[in-house]
Amino acid sequence: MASNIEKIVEQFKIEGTYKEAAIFGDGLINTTYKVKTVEEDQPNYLLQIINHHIFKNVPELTKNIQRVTNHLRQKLEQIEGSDLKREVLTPIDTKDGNGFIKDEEGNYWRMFLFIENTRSYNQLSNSNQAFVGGKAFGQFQSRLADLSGGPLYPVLPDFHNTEMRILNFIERVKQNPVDRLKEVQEEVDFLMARSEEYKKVVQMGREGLIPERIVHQDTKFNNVLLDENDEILCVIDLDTVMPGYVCYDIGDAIRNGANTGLEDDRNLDNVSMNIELFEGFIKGFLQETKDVLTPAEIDTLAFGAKLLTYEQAVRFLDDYIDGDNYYKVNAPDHNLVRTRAQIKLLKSMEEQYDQMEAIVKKYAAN
Ligand code: ADP
Ligand code: GN1
Ligand code: MG
Repeated sequence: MASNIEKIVEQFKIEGTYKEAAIFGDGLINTTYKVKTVEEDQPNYLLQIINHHIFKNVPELTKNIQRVTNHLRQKLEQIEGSDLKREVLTPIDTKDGNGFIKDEEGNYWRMFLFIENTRSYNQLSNSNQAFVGGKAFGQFQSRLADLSGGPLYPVLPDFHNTEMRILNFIERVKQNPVDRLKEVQEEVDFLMARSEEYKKVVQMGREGLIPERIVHQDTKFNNVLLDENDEILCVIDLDTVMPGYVCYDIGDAIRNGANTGLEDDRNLDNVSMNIELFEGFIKGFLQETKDVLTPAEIDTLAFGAKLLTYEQAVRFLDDYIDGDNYYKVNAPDHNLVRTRAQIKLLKSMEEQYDQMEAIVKKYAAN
């Protein structure tokens, strides 16, 4: 693999000499390496194999990321003291000018400048981090609001279309391709009992009650790089940046970040929604966005947290019933463990929903 990686890296316009590469980070979709260069004064790089089973149109995906990062860089140029190599991802050009490499095995590779001395957390430890997370994704949305050049390419059409996800899920349950249904009837029933409720946002969009905006759509807290003082440095993982609804971003950030347990916690006693962390996310997000959001959009924010948790439970269970073809798994029941943790989290949100709505009203009014 190492010599293969060196050959891949040689096809990019890097500064410095390749030294070594090692697997890096813990994303569930792409395979990521940190590439070090020999020279102390040259940058290191982040190399990724793009999961092209999921992202089928790599040229359009690459164009989206170039457009988004160029736009964010232009915004930063107007802000005094910005560090253009650390506050936005820098994609590295290939020598043939494509922005990605396709190897003989059909893998697609891309590179970014590695941003050194950052922090990225899978779990939050205080509400200031939640505030920073909310602010980071709010700022990301507002900086992209005036992206020119037409809509971004829908790399994953219907990514958060819960209505569509539910229809696919019903079909998967019918097919029961690897005979796992008998183990998960309780979870299927729990999710199906709520299916009408969670079609709401897509329906509101279709009726023109909420606008589409450019949103990130994968707002896990480990997709924000922080500096040594836990301040926002850079929003990463731009594969899913596409038109969508505003509640997707804050909703998924809360789903991921306000959980007192892990996304795949086997001990469900650990899993619940921490209302202080919820408040931190809402406060940070609304600080950046409340002047542009419509009242109808603001009304979807607390719901968005439940929606994205519900949808994630459907997605994990769908993949479990399908025999684990989408998410990386570390055990045969990993997707089921994840499903149960999401269901537990959703129950906790349902119990605290009145309070969640009151918090949104408070920060929308401030
Ligand atoms: P995935 O889609 O698989 O989640 P990411 O693009 O989020 O992949 O990258 C995986 C991890 O690598 C991130 O969580 C982060 O910790 C780290 N990372 C990604 N891009 C950079 C970068 N440019 N500089 C430093 N670390 C990075
Ligand atoms: C995936 O790529 P990563 O690990 O940040 C997934 C998200 C899920 C998340 C669950 C393209 O995110 O939608 O919410 O796992 N990304 C894609 O952990 O499907
Ligand atoms: Mg990621």
